[in-house]
Amino acid sequence: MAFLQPPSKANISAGLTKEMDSFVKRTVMLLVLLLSSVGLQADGNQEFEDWLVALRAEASAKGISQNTIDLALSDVQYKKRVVKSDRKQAEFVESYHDYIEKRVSAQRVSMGQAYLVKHAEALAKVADAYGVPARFIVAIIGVETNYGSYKLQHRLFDVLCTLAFDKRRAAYFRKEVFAALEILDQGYGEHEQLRSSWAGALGTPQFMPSTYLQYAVDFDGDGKKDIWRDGLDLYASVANYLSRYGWNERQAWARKVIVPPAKQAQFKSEKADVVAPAKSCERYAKHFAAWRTLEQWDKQGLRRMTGAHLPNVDMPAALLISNPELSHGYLVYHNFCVLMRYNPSFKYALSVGVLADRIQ
Ligand SMILES: [Ca+2]
Repeated sequence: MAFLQPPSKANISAGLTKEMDSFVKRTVMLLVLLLSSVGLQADGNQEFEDWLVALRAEASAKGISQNTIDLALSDVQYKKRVVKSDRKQAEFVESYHDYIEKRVSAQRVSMGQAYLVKHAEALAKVADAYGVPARFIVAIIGVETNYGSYKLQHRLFDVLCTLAFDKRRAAYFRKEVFAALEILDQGYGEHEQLRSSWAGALGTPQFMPSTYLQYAVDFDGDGKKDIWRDGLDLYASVANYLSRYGWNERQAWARKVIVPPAKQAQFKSEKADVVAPAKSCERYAKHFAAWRTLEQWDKQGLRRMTGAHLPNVDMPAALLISNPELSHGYLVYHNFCVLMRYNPSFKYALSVGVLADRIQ
């Protein structure tokens, strides 16, 4: 610590001077350090604060009321943790079987069964109105938030603004900020309800704000589109989403089958479509192997889980092999890809379908 040595020893009380001198220097250094760290912090926040000012101006120009802007954006905080979670989003390398067993646990099945019974009346009303069976509505909220029992930790505007400020998907999340402001401005939801996952998804069915604006429904007519509480609005919003993406109530979503072991490799790799894919699956075509009718799959040796022949139906189906060791797979239909509109992942749609079947 040579720099703390006093420059001069020409004083009457050299010891005292030395001590004072060193105290002054240390104090000055501490102050400099403090000031510079405050300065750094202010700079880091300043960019976010400036960005918020511009965002508020744009919201105002879009016709969002000043009240809503103040309510939503006056104490927004940048959350580093949200950006970290966003970066960590990884694809699982689990087999379909393992993935499904994790998400469709015995507990989740029994909770789903209880839910179906408890809310039978409201669910039946909605199922009737939209042509989407209650078990799929319940299965979606079961997979999304364990029937609304997950605590959504983040304040929505912290999440959306952080991710809109972050460079990776700025444009996408900026739109979601404006959608969320509109939800408040229209009075569909309350500010204190607007808590979300780290990705900015809302309520029991985990709608992004723009999805909410497009698909959430005020089924009970009270002016709110309440996707936060069990009830008609929640069920109708999920059913409306599936219905608008073409849910076909006359069809199943998939059928579990036995796949001959010798043919598994062929079925996994063949790319030529034998028949055209189901309509709703066209957009995911490159992720599927061949499509065949049930009749053609039967000719290829696939069987029901009982060992019996497949129904002789002219319906296009694609095969997903869920458990190669056990020779199990799923023949999936049109409605499978409607479930994928909720989350474009085979594993996700399989989990929802399997949960729906098990809770029935
Ligand atoms: Ca309502």
